[in-house]
Amino acid sequence: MSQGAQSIPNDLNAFWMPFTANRQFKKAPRMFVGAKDMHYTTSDGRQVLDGTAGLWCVNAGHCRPLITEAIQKQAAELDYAPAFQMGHPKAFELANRLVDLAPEGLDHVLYTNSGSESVETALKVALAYQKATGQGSRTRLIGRERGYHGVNFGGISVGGIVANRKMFGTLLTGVDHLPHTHNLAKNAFSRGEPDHGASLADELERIVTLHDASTIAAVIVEPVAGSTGVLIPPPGYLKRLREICDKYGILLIFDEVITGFGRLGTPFAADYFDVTPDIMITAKGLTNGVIPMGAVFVSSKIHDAFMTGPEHLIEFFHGYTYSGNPIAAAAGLATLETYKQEGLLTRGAELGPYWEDALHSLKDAPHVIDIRNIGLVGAIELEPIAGDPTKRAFSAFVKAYEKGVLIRTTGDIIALSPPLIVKKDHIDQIVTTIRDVLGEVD
Ligand code: PXG
Repeated sequence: MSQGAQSIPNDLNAFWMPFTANRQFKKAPRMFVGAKDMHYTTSDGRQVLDGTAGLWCVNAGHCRPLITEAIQKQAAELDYAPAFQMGHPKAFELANRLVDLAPEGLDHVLYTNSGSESVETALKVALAYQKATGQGSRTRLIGRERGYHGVNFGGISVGGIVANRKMFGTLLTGVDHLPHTHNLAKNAFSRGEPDHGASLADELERIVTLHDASTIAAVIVEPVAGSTGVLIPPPGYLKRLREICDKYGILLIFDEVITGFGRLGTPFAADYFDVTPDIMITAKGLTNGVIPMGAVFVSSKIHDAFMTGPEHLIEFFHGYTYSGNPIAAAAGLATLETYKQEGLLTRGAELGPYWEDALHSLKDAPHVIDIRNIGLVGAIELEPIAGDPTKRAFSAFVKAYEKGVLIRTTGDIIALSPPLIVKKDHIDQIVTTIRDVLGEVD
């Protein structure tokens, strides 16, 4: 039992931890007990620099006063309001602020409590829209290899990560996948968008030819794939997907759970790549990771297609007990205010060149086979140990943690995404630590 905030609980068995090597972790736990701005405090009293914004979500840094105060105040004022057939002002205020920030044309917001729920919501909106507009034969969903769209059934079906799919039966039917765009042979050590691979978007034409456009509801992609190791699209790739979707009446969904809220140096990846989807999925940075909340942005065309029929009837049979929860909405408003006051949604563009040079200085470090970057995201791909994939990167993760820097690893790729308040000396510390660590791992 815990004996206070600073102590480690002596029985770790009950909590079956998510996406964690439970037995290994519980033999040598890594515990955070506090956080401020760019740093975590560990249970043994050390400061650890956050190179990953938590899990890509703490974009404004930790324990930011506006957000903390807004949550405290809201909890004391209106803790919960029913989400169905009732409202409260902050949910509407936040939706207005969000659509003001979003790319032109994405004028409506549905709330969720996570990225995974945002994905399911988006897929359901897409299918229901096709049905509502008399195109009920459009039931297929097209995802992409190496895509991550959360862990629920729709998301793993359109996602492209075998380990997340193979244990769970047949998943959604009628799903197909585009090829991913990662190409080490041609694009290794690219800075920003890699040169080769834009024509992979034309694979959508092939899929349309195979199934016929009249059966396809939507295409879903992460503009930059995050979880599978920061896979950056070649120039023109996303524009081409947009063109093909328009040509065949297919909805385009961007999953911006990671890229949303400033990660690329623009508010959304849609801004960065100048491609507007029909539906945009967000979560994480919406509330700075502090309170679970997601938002799915949809175009007026989609929204308005549901606003027909008798006005006393529910237009869309979907929603959650906590959709637009007052405390989450208050956290979202304070988060947007923090981003605005500190210019954080474009800070990645200012710091991007420094970040890029710092990361690419690791080109000659041991085991490095690729480095890629965009905005304030980066990845360092390591040569896997023969016959023992992921082991080298995981050792690097543990060693970096011991040396005071939190990094993320996925497969044999180190993924970096610091809070957007990161300073140059933090970037230097991240890079120096990774160089040291790579010199030490097998
Ligand atoms: N879509 C994308 C693009 C994501 O990155 C989700 C959906 C699901 O969000 P929730 O809130 O349900 O977890 C995500 C989540 C990692 C990592 O280290 C990435 C995520 C979550 C945890 C770890 O790559 N992405």
